[in-house]
Amino acid sequence: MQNSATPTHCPYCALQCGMNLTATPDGTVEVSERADFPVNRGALCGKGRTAPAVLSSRVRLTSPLVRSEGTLVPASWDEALDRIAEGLSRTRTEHGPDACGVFGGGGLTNEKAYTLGKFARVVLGTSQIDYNGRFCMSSAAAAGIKAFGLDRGLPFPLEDIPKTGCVILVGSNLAETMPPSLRFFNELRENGGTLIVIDPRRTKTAEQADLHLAPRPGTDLALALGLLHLVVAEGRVDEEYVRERTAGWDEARAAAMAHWPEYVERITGVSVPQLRETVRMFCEPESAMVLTARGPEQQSKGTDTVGAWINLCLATGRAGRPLSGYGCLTGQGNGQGGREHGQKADQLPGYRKLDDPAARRHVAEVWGVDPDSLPGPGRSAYELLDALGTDIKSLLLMASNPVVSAPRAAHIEERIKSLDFLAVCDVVLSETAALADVVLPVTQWAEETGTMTNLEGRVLLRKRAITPPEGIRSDLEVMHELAARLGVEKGFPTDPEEVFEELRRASAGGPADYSGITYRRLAEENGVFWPCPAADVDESEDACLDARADDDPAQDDDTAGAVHPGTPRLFLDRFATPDGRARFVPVSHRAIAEEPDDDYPVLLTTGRVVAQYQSGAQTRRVDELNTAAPGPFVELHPRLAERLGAAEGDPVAVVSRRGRAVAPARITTTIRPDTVFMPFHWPGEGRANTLTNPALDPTSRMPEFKACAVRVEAVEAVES
Ligand SMILES: Nc1nc2c(c(=O)[nH]1)N[C@H]1C(S)=C(S)[C@@H](COP(=O)(O)OP(=O)(O)OC[C@H]3O[C@@H](n4cnc5c(=O)[nH]c(N)nc54)[C@H](O)[C@@H]3O)O[C@H]1N2
Ligand SMILES: Nc1nc2c(c(=O)[nH]1)N[C@H]1C(S)=C(S)[C@@H](COP(=O)(O)OP(=O)(O)OC[C@H]3O[C@@H](n4cnc5c(=O)[nH]c(N)nc54)[C@H](O)[C@@H]3O)O[C@H]1N2
Ligand code: SF4
Ligand SMILES: [Mo]
Repeated sequence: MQNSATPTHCPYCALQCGMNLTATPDGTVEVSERADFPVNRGALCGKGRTAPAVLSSRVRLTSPLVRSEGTLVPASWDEALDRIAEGLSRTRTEHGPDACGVFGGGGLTNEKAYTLGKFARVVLGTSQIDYNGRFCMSSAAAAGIKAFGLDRGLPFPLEDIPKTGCVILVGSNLAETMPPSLRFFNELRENGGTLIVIDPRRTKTAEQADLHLAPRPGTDLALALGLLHLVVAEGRVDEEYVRERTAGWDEARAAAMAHWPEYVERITGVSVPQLRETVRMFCEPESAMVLTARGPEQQSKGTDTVGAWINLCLATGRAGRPLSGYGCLTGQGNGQGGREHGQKADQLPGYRKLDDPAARRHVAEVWGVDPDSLPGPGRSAYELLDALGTDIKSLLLMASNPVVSAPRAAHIEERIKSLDFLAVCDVVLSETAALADVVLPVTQWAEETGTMTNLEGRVLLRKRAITPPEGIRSDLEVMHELAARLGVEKGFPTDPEEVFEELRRASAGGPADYSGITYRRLAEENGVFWPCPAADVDESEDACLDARADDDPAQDDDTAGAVHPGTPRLFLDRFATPDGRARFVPVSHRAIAEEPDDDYPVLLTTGRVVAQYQSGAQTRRVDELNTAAPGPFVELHPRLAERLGAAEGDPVAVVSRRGRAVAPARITTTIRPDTVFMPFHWPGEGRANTLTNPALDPTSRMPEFKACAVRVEAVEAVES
């Protein structure tokens, strides 16, 4: 055990707040303020502050478990690993490699995500790998690639926010989901800038806003088109910018002109004067930003919706200019890096495309395999989970809890139960791990070193601060052992830095180029923004990316004098498209996949509360957080409650075409009367995902978590 404080980062969300950890003599771990990390300057939310509680053996897994006569019982590592290797081999022999599935998570470090993608393609030879990030920001990623040729959460550091003129925050409740980031928005307003929040609920974030628009869930696309219509009608288009830096305006303009403000008001419920006020606040200052989060993205038209918001930025000259731009607030700790290095169905490391022959050749060479041996793109997350038990017979799952977090969860739970074989690596016995044939207990954030890429595209080093308990192994050790048992002795190192060195080479020359980043640099600098090519890599392809670092890069690296500073701000000179121009996408409003009707007259939307994280697998094991957020609830407007005859705290049933969930009523005027809201952090009868609609976005394959049709019923207390 080390007794001095180790500077490291939080295990949870995409802010990756800096913190100091100290091991105490009595075996616990203390969190203290780490003021030097610019994202949070020492501030932490309750989840980060209490994160060490999950390191305790009281709540975590302490031994491998194998299923014996129906129950999970402790077993040795050898027995557990042998069982997994046997299960996967048998499936491969009997049904072919694509009958083995792999499901990863955006909480995994870059090293683990990279190794998991390599494991699937090289060891198992399967195309069937995807991860929970598909449920997260995939629509924004798809839209960013279409418009800018590159997807990185924010194209600028958070510290630019206070200096811009106006921010439109679309479907983000960052006061609860990233509390320390609220500081940047408070500073924005102190500096005279304005904040507009778009959310069907008057959230804690909306309460901070100068203007709050509360559209009907699932109508953000129409809203953005209505704003663009007004921008054109009021003569606010930046014609010179559009001419010089974009392509495709005529089609996008024509599509927007079909969305008259009055028509948009009817669809969204946002009044024409509010639309006009939004346009005025956004267009008058010299610079402005649009930031989206899950509200507009988790829709079956999420890609088009984000595209429409990007169109608004492009038409007004607010992208690729200082203090202006479109950004996506990513979600999980490594939601960004997790989608760059190969655990996504269609991707190879460095954000390369799996169906690009040159990318396959490059990565195959780094891996020492024949490019033709690499499988092609596989299914997206929901489609993969939906194929369990039919096309996919065995699953290796690392860092996700789909029994709670997948849409149409009762169906997915059935699919998981119908597998021939399920292996889960986790730190706790999650609801999904509890269904496994083998469960492996793995080391956690504070017990292992690895890199994470936060929402700004800042690659940072999360350092090991304490020694893991006896009997626990890391995900990298697990993959090393499984590869060896499946006949691949080399290429799966257990040392994270060794993996990172290989990742650097694999990513070199790709869009997310990490080749100029080293552990040593990360330890010295407060993170490095990608792309960061190595000095000896041809930089001609990177002319589109403006490398204006705020801080002087460390000049004492091995390649002194030629160290790339990293790229805090993207697109300032050109976009990452072949001709350097951003692309408008012509998009038109369309309805959500399941509109309310007589049987299901109310809209359900879902999301988060400040004290629980995701499926709750970790945070539901922390007493302080459970006291703050003990269980699910249904947020509804007094008018709807009155119709049901439900009082505050009464159990109410929410019923959709997929199932029924029951939770106490929380009655509030902060929600639209036509909408109910449920957080998704809990399993059991209050599980929000029993209800949600897996209708997928055609491009990103994102499910429609944010809008489906339900009916709400009063429940006799005894029944609950
Ligand atoms: N406390 C906490 N923090 C977290 C997480 C957590 O689980 N708990 N998870 C992390 C992760 S992975 C993520 S992805 C982020 C998510 O961060 P956010 O996107 O901020 O979180 P959500 O609560 O899912 O959704 C945000 C808001 O969208 C609104 N909304 C619902 N439907 C619509 C709609 O149709 N249009 C619009 N405009 N808004 C809509 C909801 O009312 C909600 O207030 O948070 C990260 N941080
Ligand atoms: N209705 C509804 N559903 C949603 C959403 C919504 O807004 N509404 N949001 C979606 C979004 S944005 C997301 S990101 C998903 C998230 O949902 P999940 O994918 O279920 O995410 P977590 O609950 O974070 O699950 C992570 C699991 O990995 C474990 N774990 C943590 N670190 C490690 C590690 O290093 N190694 C291993 N092996 N395990 C680890 C944790 O203990 C936990 O069991 O939920 C989605 N589901
Ligand atoms: S805001 Fe996110 S990164 Fe920061 S302490 Fe909370 S959970 Fe951790
Ligand atoms: Mo997420």
